[in-house]
Amino acid sequence: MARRALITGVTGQDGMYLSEFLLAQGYDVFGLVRGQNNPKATLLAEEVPDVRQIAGDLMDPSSLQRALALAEPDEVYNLGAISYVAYSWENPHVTADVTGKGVLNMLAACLTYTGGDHSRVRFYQASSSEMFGKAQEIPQRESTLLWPRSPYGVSKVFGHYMTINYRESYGMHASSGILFNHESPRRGPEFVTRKITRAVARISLGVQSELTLGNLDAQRDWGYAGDYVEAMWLMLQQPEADDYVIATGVSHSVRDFLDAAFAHVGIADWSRYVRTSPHLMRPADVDRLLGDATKARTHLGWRPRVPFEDLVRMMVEHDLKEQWTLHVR
Ligand code: G4F
Repeated sequence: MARRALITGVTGQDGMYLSEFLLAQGYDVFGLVRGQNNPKATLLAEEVPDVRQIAGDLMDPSSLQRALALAEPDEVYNLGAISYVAYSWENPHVTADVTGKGVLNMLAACLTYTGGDHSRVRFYQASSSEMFGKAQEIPQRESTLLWPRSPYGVSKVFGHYMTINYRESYGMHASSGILFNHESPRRGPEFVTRKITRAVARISLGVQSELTLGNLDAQRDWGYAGDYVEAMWLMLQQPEADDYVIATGVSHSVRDFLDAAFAHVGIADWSRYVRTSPHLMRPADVDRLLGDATKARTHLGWRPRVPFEDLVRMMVEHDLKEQWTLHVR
């Protein structure tokens, strides 16, 4: 019989890549979809039509129990969250409810679903490098002290420790992937990488004249989302649940990203196109993230395949095609 997976946050970048990955492995894939007439659900149905959508909300425990009863999953991937860090200062309560307490709701629903037989389901929690925040060591690894800098980061820490607590208290096979930033052409345009690649494409086609950003000195360890979903799956194939950092081990600044993206359309000096605004600076930013994925490499055999330059190229090329279709053709 085909194995069955339930994914929350299935309409997001990672949810779509993970769905495609699991379907290719022969899984039956179920996705929790929030809200009425959700446009992202329509996009998911177009892009990954074999995902079976189930209505539900991480803030509604009864809907999670219903989703588990319908999907009868062997594996649950909890990717659902309010994931835009800047938004979390404006909406800290809902961020805590979804990104933090939503994890507890899903863990508790899984515990009920197992009915005491903990081998019935394996659980993956999408933890984040944002938990390292004001990083206490470089590079960051599984043992690095967590010092979150945003309501989003604090909420992720809650979910991370809840996952560990369910593993230790109830013996659940619950793993947590501490994923560093991971991008793709499916990334939302509110995140800095896609904001840049889309603007670069539009500037090169003459449909945009400038790009306004915040902190250009922030450094991130950027990888490709398609590589990272495989690590999620590998964690659930291990005999024991555990926590793993998933990262490339290479860090770049937002300026480096601008260099690479503009260079791809033949612009060496981007200074006349890029402005900065104090309104886009965060109350407390994360200055530098750099991950050490040695544990994932040695225990899971995972390693990233797409390097930074190829990632930027992939995103710019996608946006050139998309913007060309929208504005020029
Ligand atoms: O692209 P970002 O918004 O990603 P951020 O905040 O690092 O968070 C992402 O990665 C986390 C993993 O560490 C995830 F947990 C989280 O859900 C999300 O996927 O911003 C990256 C950096 C920041 O330092 C920000 O201040 O870029 C800087 N930045 C500069 N100008 C900007 C902008 N970020 C955005 N979004 N928009 C700007 O105009």
